[in-house]
Amino acid sequence: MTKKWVECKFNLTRWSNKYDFYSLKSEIKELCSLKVRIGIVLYPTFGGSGVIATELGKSLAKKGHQVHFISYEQPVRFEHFSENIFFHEVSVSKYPLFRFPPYELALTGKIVDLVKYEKLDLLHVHYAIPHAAAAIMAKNILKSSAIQLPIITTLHGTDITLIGRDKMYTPVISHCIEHSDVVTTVSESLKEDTIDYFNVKRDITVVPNFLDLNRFKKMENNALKDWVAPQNEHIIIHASNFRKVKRVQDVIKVFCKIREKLPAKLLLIGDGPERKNLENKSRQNNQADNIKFLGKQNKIEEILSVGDLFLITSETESFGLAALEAMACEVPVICTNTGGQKEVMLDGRTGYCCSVGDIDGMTEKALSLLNDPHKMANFQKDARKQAQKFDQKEIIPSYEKLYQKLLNNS
Ligand code: GMT
Repeated sequence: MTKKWVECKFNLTRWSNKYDFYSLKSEIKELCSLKVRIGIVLYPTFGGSGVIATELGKSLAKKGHQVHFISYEQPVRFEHFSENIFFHEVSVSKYPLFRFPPYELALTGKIVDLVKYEKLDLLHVHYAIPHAAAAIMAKNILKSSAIQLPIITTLHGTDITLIGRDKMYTPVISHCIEHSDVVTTVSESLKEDTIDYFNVKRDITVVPNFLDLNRFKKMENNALKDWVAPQNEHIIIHASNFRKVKRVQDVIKVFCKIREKLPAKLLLIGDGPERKNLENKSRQNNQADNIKFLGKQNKIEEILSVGDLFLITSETESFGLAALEAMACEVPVICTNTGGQKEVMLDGRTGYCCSVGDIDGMTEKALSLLNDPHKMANFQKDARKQAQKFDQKEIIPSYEKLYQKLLNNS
């Protein structure tokens, strides 16, 4: 691809010597719409970074680019085979000496192999640790074969705000940020955090997360609604990976307080390290009949659609993709006022942002909506309208532009 641009630049010099303007114009147009072979390195799980990376790859493939997903497992959102998409599993050999099998090295080797033999034009890595580190090692290895590997690193949040604070990883993440060709973050807030924590001097581009509005929209599901809330109780929803940072215990506390005033049911979607504690908490509070743990779910939009409110009580949240998905399904959100959530939500219009741990404040805001059908209807309408700003059709071209820029410079 780079070679073609070099030829085009050569023709440009000839143009100044009377080269046919129209053939040059069509040459440039063709190059601008060139399809790219992209390697996407990602976590395959339900977490937001994996979801965004997979949805990005699926959309790029639909647009004619060739996408190679690289991970230790098939990504959960890569539901079925489609044209232009390939999946490459990274497997780590077992060896008695390896107490910690070196995944990064296996991933590096896989990247080198794919760049050489699948002729990848560029690599887009999601999450700094270890993906960006492996990519940079692969880039250095490929240099000795005179192959350039442009790298775009997208930072998602916990790689900066949690793992990034671990002193052991700080120099590694700094190195990854400095040596990636392009760095993006999913919110302005994460960009600021990255600059502050890592004293970054280089450019960082903000490309917000996105979603498919045709998939995430309110849909009728009376059977589910009747099963969850047979007495027409209000339905509160939370979805996450149940890590400590999500403070799901606060969701339960707010829910219990709501129930002191109104009949309500809580649906908890997802799974993770805190689930057992939370199940115990719900039993201790005699709420086991009112709180349903649904586990990991593929068709989350069907469940979100029956909700009245979505609660997200995280200590920190760089973006809050699950909340955006709820808003697209016309569900107002009560969230904490940390990180990038204020860039997604409109406080007082699509829901409310409260301080971390402010159980009373969140309960009061939730009740103010649940008790006022007129206000609720306005919030539902505005939630969908706000979610439309994150339409994948509008956001994905920003990544394509970055790819193009990267390839033009390489
Ligand atoms: O939320 C998590 O713990 C998972 C994590 C991930 O890497 O999948 O989510 C982060 O990236 C998402 C996609 O960009 C964001 O929507 C989440 O806000 C962010 N999580 C945190 O910042 C805690």
